[in-house]
Amino acid sequence: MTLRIDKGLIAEQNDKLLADVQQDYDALGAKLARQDIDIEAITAQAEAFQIAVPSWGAGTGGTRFARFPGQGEPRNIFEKLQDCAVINDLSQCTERVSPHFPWDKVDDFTELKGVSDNLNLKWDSINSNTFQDQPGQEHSYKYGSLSNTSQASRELAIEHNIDCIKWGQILGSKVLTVWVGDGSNHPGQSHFQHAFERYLESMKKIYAALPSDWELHIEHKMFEPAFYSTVIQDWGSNILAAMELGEQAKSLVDLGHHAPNVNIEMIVSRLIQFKKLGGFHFNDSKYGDDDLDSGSLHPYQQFLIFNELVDAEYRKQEGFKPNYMLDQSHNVTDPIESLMNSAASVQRSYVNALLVNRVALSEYQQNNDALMASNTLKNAFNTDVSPILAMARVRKGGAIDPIATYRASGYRAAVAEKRPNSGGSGSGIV
Ligand code: RM4
Ligand code: MN
Ligand code: MN
Repeated sequence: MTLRIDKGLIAEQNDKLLADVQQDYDALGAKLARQDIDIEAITAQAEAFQIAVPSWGAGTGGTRFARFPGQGEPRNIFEKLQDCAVINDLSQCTERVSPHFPWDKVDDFTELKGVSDNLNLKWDSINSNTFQDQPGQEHSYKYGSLSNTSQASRELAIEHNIDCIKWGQILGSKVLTVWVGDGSNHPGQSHFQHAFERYLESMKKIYAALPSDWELHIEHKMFEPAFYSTVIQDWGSNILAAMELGEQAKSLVDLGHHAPNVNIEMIVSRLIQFKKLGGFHFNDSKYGDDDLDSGSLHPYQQFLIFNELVDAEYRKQEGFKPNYMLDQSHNVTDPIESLMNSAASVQRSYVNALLVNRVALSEYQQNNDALMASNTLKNAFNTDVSPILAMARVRKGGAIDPIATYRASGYRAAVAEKRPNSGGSGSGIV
């Protein structure tokens, strides 16, 4: 039997808060009306917003040093899906799940599709994993996968990616996301150009197997597991590879994968301009790929990224249809709570960016009025859009306060009884 959050409980919890939300919503509506913004139009856009959750995010993450498993962790993709269904039931903006293979590999993908259909979940991009060896694997990825000097290892990695496409087709996905940890740990260990050439040669074979309605998303990351050089270390190498491969290849931006202080929103703008923005892995970061919860540290940066995205939407930029997804590691929180919080945080940035007065901003930019341009953005960012988010959720049958309702449901304790053997989520550092 599948455990779900009881709809009656959601309604009961919402009832306690609805009058206050309505009052705040009306007050915000009046405030926005003074700026010529129709709150109902904004709420409709908030309702349409979707962000995918990573299957591996349903388990507790970890670091190179240790992993402290949480209670009732999902032990396989079926249990991960149950948790994702709970997240969507309460948040109403996460109907898609992004799987990672072979972590989530099953014998029967048609059965898996049936299970996700029953939970009203859809499949987002397929993530291939060639950054670790599987038990009994014949050719190792220790010295890289798609760029390995060994042809046998490269071929294995190519084959795995092509398998991922096949499995994804059964699930109804349309995107393959490729992140490789390939790189080097010592200066001189690897020939930069030759490694990139081998990577491109392998990626061309994967690209050739891509169905015509699919996209191939390339994800860059500055370091780790390679600590001196990484083959696809930044958006420069990323877009070069995407341009080399063709139209269906695009770049994916994981917020935690850049050097500190990098202007990510500007990278986003460049990728949009050249029709190469595939999508995002949202998270936050202070030092490196530590994947803090989205918006927990740099909410203004997240807003500025959405400012670029909404601007592209507003300008009806050709070829603009990025995928939104969370990719973060939850080391000390209940993953369900972190994912709900993060989905709402990203949705909040989107809604805040919808409030930017783009006509005024453009005039300030034209006239070099730096202060007022900046204030225009700040005005949108500083508007508390919580009532819009709550209203969007409640209208779709979700929870006004997802965390409180989740805690009231006792879901974690209930699954802990059914899932005694935690620790098998497969993921470590994500
Ligand atoms: C990587 C990268 C990938 C994710 C793995 C688990 O750092 O973010 O997107 O698939 O972690
Ligand atoms: Mn990622
Ligand atoms: Mn990462």
